Amino acid sequence: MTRNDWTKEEILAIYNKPLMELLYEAATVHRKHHDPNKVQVSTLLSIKTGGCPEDCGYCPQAARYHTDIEGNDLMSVSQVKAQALRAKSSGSSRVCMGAAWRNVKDGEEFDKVLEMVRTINKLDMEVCCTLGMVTENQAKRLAEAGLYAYNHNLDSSEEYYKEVISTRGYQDRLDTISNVRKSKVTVCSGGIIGMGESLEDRAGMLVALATLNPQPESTPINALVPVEGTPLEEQQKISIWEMLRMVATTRIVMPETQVRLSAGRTDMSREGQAMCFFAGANSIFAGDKLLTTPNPNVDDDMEMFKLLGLEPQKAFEKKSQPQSVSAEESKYKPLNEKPKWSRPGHTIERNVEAKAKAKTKV
Ligand code: SAM
Ligand code: DTB
Ligand code: SF4
Repeated sequence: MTRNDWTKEEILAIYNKPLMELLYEAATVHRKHHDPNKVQVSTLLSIKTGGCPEDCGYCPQAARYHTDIEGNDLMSVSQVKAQALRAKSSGSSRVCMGAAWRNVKDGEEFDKVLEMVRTINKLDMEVCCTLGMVTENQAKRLAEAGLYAYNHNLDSSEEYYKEVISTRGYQDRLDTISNVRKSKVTVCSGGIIGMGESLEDRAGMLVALATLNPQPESTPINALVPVEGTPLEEQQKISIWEMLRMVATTRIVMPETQVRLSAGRTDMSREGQAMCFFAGANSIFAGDKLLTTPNPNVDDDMEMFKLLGLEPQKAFEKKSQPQSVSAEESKYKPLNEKPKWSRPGHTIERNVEAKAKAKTKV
């Protein structure tokens, strides 16, 4: 049974169990709710890279930190289609399109994204977008175009979020998730570990996710990829044991959710990943690039699947394919709203320092 009343104390007690007990419990829950040999495979596509106005301390795409990534304007629909076909032929059932935007704005670019959604849906693949904050009307327009999932991470506990980002607040994230819930699109929401947060913060993030009713259909667990130039560039990488405990705890408190082993897999051995699959992870991002940072290549991942007897999950195994309505027949029109997303603007020392350092970079 799925519970929506988890407390931080209960979650911490699970996270800190002797490892063998934790793994046994998580694997037992996993088997009750999922086929343990199936793993959902998503391919990420950065449709608009870099130049983001936000100050997220982990992110290489925040313009203010001048990292070495190559920025790009919005891709064309035909480029996206070609990439989606490649992803499909390499065994992915889902394409997740990411844009380095604070929030979605009605207009030409959003119309183009809606067309990308229609195009991928027609390839019989699950389509996910992660475009920043969205209003209810924008979520409904995405749903009508045939979007399967919307990714919007809580990223940490409400308390620690304030130590990482000052240009928007936790409530904006929760409001966006609630806007997505008002449409037929499924919710994908998770977070990052290894940003210097405490175990209480990890448990706090899981409370925030697990008490959503309904819980997210998918939950990515990212290990921070520390990128030079960002405020978190010097963070020590997390150990496999922390990832394993986080995955297992997520599985226990969110039994139906597809738990995704997300950023950080390049630092994980096959043995480590196998333990995570045993503990309830049942999704990965495939392809040699995440949005801007490296990821294991598909051939290696498929070899790992073979070794472990895992099979890629087929598209729409969990929920049927959304119908895609053309732009002309669309019921929802742009409202050109001016939503009041917050801008707390408190000072985060390490973000300020990273920005100042970027300015002096030649
Ligand atoms: N701009 C949109 C937003 O912030 O919601 C969508 C794209 S954003 C890059 C999506 C997610 O990528 C973030 O919420 C965060 O969880 C993850 N992410 C970004 N940089 C990361 C890093 N260096 N390591 C791990 N995860 C990262
Ligand atoms: C998620 O939780 N992780 C993905 C996806 N959702 C959009 C992104 C990871 C990004 C890692 C850093 C980068 O490659 O830029
Ligand atoms: Fe922009 Fe998203 Fe990166 Fe934050 S995480 S800087 S909003 S792309």
